[in-house]
Amino acid sequence: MTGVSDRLTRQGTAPTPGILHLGPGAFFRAFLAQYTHDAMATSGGDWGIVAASLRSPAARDQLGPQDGVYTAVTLAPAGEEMRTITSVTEVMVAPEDPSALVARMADPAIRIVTLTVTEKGYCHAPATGRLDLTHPDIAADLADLAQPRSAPGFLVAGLRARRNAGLAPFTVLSCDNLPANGALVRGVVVDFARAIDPELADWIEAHVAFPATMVDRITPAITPDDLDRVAARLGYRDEGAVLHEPFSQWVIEDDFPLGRPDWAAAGAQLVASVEAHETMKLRMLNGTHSTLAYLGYLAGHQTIADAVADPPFADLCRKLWHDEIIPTVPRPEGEDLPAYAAALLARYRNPAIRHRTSQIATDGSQKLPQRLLGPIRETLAAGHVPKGLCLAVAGWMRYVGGIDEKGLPIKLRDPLAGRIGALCQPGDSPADRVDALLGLDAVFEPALAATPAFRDTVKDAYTRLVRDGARAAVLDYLG
Ligand code: CS2
Repeated sequence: MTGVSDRLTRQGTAPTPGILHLGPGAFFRAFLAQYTHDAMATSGGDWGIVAASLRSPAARDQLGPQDGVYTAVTLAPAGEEMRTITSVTEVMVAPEDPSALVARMADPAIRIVTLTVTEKGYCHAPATGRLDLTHPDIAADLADLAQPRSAPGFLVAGLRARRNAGLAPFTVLSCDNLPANGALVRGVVVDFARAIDPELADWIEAHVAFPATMVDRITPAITPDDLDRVAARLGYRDEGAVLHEPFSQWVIEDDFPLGRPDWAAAGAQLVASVEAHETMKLRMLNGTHSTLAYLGYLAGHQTIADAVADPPFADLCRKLWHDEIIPTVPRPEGEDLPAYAAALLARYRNPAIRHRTSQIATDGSQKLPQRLLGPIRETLAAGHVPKGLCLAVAGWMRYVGGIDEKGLPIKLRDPLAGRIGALCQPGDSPADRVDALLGLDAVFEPALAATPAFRDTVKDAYTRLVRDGARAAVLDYLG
């Protein structure tokens, strides 16, 4: 199944581009590109997507020969469904020609720049949400913005090019799992601009819209076996295929001065404020996802579905939601939090999805603050000790130590891996290990790290994890 005639190509004319997207990975293809495809199919509009990767050429190598067209595979318990998505019109690889990407951002046809660059792509300090001026890519971009490397660098260079050309700015739409992602990306862009050109920073603050979004669709990484299975079903090979669950939710703050696709026609919720939805999703879904990732992995579970098929881990989710997370979540309009929790468990159980705990465990330093530490801080302030969330933090500490419960190495994938590794000294006591990791102020804000109830509870949990293992520690928490 090689040969040009066997491969996926575009049938018909490509839409005219209106969106430039940074980060054309699986989540983008399973989510934003599909919503945009559906919006154009229903309501029209020139909203084709120029997608640019900031690092690897993989997306271009996969999608380029297919004219940007790919298959999205819905993994439902009853079977798979496949659709062809045609909203991506071009794929660029930023490092091959950074100034070409900046020039494209200054094309007046581009009215929105969207991002799925993952948490670490914003180059911020996770504990504070502010731009990390010491980040190597930021330092390089601040020194020379002619050839940017980072997402904030590209956004500032693109906005500067538009201002210099007398054009209205594009709208910046972050679609990553960060709290107040609109304000966060605005903050890093303005911080960056202020460091090189205060007038540009003022112009951005006055004129650029950064709407917030809540994005939700579980998208497990595709494997070579999956690609073979999809090829057998399609009759041709699709190197750009993506897998995703049936469920999808997109809540968008409706602030697009230069217009937007009719995403509502594709099922998105356009609202005045996203905050409550974002808190619900980050704490209830992503918080338990990370908990299952660390504790489940340590207990030997390879996927989320495997973990929640083990009764203590399903009970762990239920208890966390009921006792510790829901009390910190304001109820968004139109949502019922206990029903949302029950639906999450059903999504986790979907046997058609092999969502690896190791995939979710990636980049924990960037995820912990909004997923676990925020609700911990608020629960402590309300006078209670959230033992289950502290156990999850201890699970992360045990995981980043780099050795699993069978003594096998864990490959730590995290932008702070070097710093974390240096804090984990072989032979240190559990209390010393916890003290050392709590000193990582990019993750743990000092006031929280210094709170005795937090420190002591994490130490107890970590000691138990080392002594008895993750499954026993979960059972102990369940009481
Ligand atoms: C996961 C998310 O990998 C992770 O950290 O928690 O990617 C999760 O699957 C999505 O946010 C679901 O919308």
